[in-house]
Amino acid sequence: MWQRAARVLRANWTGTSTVPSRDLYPHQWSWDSAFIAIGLRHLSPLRAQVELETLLSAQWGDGRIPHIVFNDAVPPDAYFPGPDFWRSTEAGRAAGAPADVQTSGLVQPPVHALAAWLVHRADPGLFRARSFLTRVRPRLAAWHGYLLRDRDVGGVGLAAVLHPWETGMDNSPCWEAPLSRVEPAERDAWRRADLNHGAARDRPTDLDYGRYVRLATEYRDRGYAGGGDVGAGGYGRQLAASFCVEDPAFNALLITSECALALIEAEIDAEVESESGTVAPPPGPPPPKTPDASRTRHARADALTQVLVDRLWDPVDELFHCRDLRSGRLIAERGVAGLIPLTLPALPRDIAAALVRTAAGPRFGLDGAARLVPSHDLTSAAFDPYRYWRGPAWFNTNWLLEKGLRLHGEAARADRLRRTLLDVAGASGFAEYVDPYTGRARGARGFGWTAALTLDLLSGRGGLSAGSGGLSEGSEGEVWA
Ligand code: 9WN
Repeated sequence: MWQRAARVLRANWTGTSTVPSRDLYPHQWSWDSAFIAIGLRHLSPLRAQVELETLLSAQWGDGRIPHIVFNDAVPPDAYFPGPDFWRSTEAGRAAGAPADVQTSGLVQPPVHALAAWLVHRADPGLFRARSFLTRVRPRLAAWHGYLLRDRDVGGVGLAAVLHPWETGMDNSPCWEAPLSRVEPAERDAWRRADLNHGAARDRPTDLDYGRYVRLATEYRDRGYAGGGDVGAGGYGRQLAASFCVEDPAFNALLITSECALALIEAEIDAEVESESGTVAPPPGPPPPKTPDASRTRHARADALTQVLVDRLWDPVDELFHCRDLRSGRLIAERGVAGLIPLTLPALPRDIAAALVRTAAGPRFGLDGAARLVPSHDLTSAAFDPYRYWRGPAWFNTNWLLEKGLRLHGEAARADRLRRTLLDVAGASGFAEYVDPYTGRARGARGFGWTAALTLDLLSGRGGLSAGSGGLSEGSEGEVWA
């Protein structure tokens, strides 16, 4: 299994990064690269480092990490929307898009600081020598700064997404209500490339694509500027973006990555201190201590966990919901995104227990109704076991849940999920996603993060532990210790 997964990652490696799939996704994708680096660190820590640094080198001046970094050796029409659509170097100039590489203007969930921390942990000596953390830290801090500043549309501290592609869960039924207000782009304004490689039955519909294209066009034509401000005018009134949503998975991953960045900062500070300890201090009183960035970040992550609960937790459904910032209302559909906050170490115990009940119950089937946790509520009228994010089980979300279960003391369930993930990943040829009941492959085969996360599960590392409650420095709660 190890060899087969490693083969997929070798086949998808371009020399500077890993494509999610040779045919369907022939460029570098943001959250894919983070998950891929997490697995690649077990195979080649250096390649994992290059993977992340290639992505970070395409960062925009405003701090955003683009969701796609285009490979100019690939024909522009191999993927739609390609570089000709996004026109990042011109349309993104005011937002600081780099001049030497073409990217999209959207973002994806911020798994990167977590990935950087885990890559460092794979070989701390090697990465200390290469100053890996020192180099990536300002870029990661700028990335989180962009999300917490420019994307705080709701004004409570959570980051908003402006396009379904930004959630990574593109055609989730959760987007039905906010997307229903979006007039699809004219049919001759776009040409799908995905259907050349994927079965139409497994992919989003033309209606979805028309709306994705309309939203992306509007965003590009605004120069990729922020979403607006819910503030004074009341929900929806001030918003520039037609689609504007607070998503629990996106924000839970941001909080987890904030914790990882705090650990990165503490590690760098400790290195600096141990180096300065070897040199005699200058005469006179010691200089005043600078504020501890790491501690501040930890505290902010804990505070944001509470905001997430106040803002998106539904105690009746026992699930986190997405909030539509145009209507101000929580979206009733139940997606797997609502379970992902289980990965948060500072999540209150009663909420973690309730989330486990929901995951185990009839909607998500963890205790037997399904083989793997589906991307959408099994009992919803919108559930579809084949189509993309409307029901199939994905490996990254199940991997996150495996970590969350372990974190919150559910070792037996986590072990069971781990075994099934490995069985299904191998039997499906490392598929992009699978039918959640049967485990049958759907979408692309030889998919990057499926192979990478298989390696991570096989290596047996990367377990979370909440310790005595939260990620305070020095506790057992170090993310992915
Ligand atoms: C659009 C690359 C990406 C993943 C997303 C997944 C899919 C793209 C597409 O593929 O999205 O970004 O063309 O459908 O939904 O999660 O990052 O693997």
